Amino acid sequence: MKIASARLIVCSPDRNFVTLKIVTDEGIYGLGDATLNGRELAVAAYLEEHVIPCLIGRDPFAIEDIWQYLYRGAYWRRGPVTMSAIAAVDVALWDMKGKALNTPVYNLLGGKSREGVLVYAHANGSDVAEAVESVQQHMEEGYLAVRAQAGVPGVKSSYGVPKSGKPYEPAERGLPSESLWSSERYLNFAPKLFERLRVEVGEDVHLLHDVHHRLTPIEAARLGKSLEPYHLFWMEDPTPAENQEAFRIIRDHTVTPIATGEVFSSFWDSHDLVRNQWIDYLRMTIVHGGGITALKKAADFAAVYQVRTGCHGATDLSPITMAAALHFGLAIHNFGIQEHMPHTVLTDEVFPHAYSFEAGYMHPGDRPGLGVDIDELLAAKYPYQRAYLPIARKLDGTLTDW
Ligand code: KDG
Ligand code: MG
Repeated sequence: MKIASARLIVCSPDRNFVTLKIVTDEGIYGLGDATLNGRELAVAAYLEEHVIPCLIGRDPFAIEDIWQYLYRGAYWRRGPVTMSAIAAVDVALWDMKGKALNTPVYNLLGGKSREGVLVYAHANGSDVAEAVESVQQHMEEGYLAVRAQAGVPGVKSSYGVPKSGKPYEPAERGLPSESLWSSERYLNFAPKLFERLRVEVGEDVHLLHDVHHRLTPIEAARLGKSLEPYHLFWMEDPTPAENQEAFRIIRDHTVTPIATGEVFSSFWDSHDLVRNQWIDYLRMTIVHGGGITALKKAADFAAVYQVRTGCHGATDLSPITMAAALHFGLAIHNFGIQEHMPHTVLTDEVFPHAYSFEAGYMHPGDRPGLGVDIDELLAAKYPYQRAYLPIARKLDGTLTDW
């Protein structure tokens, strides 16, 4: 079997997605997600101009070799654009191989290690009372783990809280919007949110929280310490991770579990964090981290240090990445938890899929491959629209991490 053709489908059914379709000379096809939020067309051009021409005629079963060809063969390594493009090819090939062998991708990854994939949902509110209500609502829907975010008093548009009553979706059409941030106000507020949550929702539900890279290491240490009585499942992205050693400072001060990795594009972004056991959960995404092939290696390395996975699963990862994460999470031994931020009805219509949710767990389904398809006619009705993530400034106007 040979790769006969490959092409891109760029669409915007409520938000932008870049999808790679690889077709073999036997007519079997595989789908890969190449979406990089706010930088979609850079990945599309990388694939179109530099990757697709190199794929034609190759053996689609040689996934490892094609991965190495695109990674080492480019000479220029790493970075989210490159790695998302490689991931799209890699995931499409795993999907295609599963279809060709008539088995779900989780069987190609070693088979099931569990019956379901524990997921966490997003709860949010403009204030504590609304956030409590939102957590309770998700618990009623069956979630066993819930991420809680609430509007910080005196802070305009806090991370994770929608501006209107709509479900939270950070990317906005047009140029980037600006929000204001105060770490001081947030640090005083966050423990109060979780104190109230534990009183209202009890001890059993897993509570998670995303700091979204906004604190310095010592501020994050203070936050982790102040949240200890409320035993969070994790404190996510407490500080930016370019300097991996920053996490040592947090670790030295608190036993609140730490998760990071959603912006990582390479195993090497996590190397020191994992081998020094400065984190508990590695949140790398299949699409931005170089695909299933790359994530499997990062997860196996993490397993040696008892670090578990917690793959990013926001709406900017298409249903193809969601399915890939579910197959991956079902198969690997050191799975921790999977983020589940449901897509809109329209997105789900464009990407019909076999995965499902029940009583706190998701399952990828048992269809051959990933179990996701794309309705290309419907996708064509929703062309790409420029959209960006917001940016954040401190109260004095200094640009800070959003
Ligand atoms: O594109 C950026 C989003 O995926 C990110 O802001 C979501 O932090 C996020 C999360 O944990 O889902
Ligand atoms: Mg996050």
